[in-house]
Amino acid sequence: MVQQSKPTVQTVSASAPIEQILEILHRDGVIVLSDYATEEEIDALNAKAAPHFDKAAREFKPDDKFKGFRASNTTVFYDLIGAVPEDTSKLLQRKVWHQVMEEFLSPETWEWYGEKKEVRKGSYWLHTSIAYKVGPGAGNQVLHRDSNSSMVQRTGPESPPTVVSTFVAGVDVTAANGGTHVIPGSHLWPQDRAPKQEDCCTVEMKKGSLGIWLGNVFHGAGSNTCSPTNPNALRIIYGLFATSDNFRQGENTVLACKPEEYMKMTPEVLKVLGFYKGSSGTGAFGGKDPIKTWKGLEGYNGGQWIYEKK
Ligand SMILES: O=C(O)CCC(=O)C(=O)O
Ligand SMILES: [Fe+2]
Repeated sequence: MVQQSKPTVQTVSASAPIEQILEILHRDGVIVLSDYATEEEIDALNAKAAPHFDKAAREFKPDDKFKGFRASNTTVFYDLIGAVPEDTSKLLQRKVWHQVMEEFLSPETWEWYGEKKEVRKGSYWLHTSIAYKVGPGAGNQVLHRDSNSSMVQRTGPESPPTVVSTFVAGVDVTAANGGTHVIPGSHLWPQDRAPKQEDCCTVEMKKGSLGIWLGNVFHGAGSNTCSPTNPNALRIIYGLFATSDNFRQGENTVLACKPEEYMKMTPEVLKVLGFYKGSSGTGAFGGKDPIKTWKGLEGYNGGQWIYEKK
């Protein structure tokens, strides 16, 4: 009997020809780009992120429906771009990151305008930016597809990704410290195939590398089996997720008024304006309803949030 070899994650340099990078991503749905960020850039980011991890570990309590999603012994903080703007924005300035998003999140659509066919090309924007610190004892995270946060039903290999997930390694990421488990090729699976841990391989990458997977690839954080005394026991990664820019309001209504005007509005109105986290978690700010976390609405008491699910 022919033994099927385990799939692996391909690593190429961030400066490899873009055709090669895209070919691997189309085939496997996952890739690691080495030398995406410099040692100095990562050291600076780690230093500035540290107090935000400490604050999140002390204070952040996830909303009920997301409690089971993160693995144990995992600290995350949301809105990395708000917490560490300068350093995070540098990571979003690499050409290769934009070339990948252009390829997978900028679909062309056409429609009739009268008797004329009009073609439009979409684009992409930042979906979420999240920092992760995973400590010894963390278990395997449930295997999932990030595209599901768009809540567009995937039907099979013909469904394009609606999200592309990228992770900058803040430390050397290894199988032992919980490198993400991924299933290369699962973006092409039929929808009725469920993921299993034995289908997975591990994303291992050096500090400063960028792990990329399409949102329709199954993956989940790996278990961290390091001893707490191991100096490389913590896994720190910075997630920069992008989505197609058609997932947005027609007008950017959260920018329409001054905070004092929003303070006078009822929760139902603030919800439709965008100060609200959807049931998939999208639209959150600081991991919660922006009505609770945005500084401009500090002290807001417009009444009960009638749509909140208990
Ligand atoms: O921690 C990881 O390796 C993966 C996290 C993840 O999959 C997610 O947040 O969607
Ligand atoms: Fe994920």
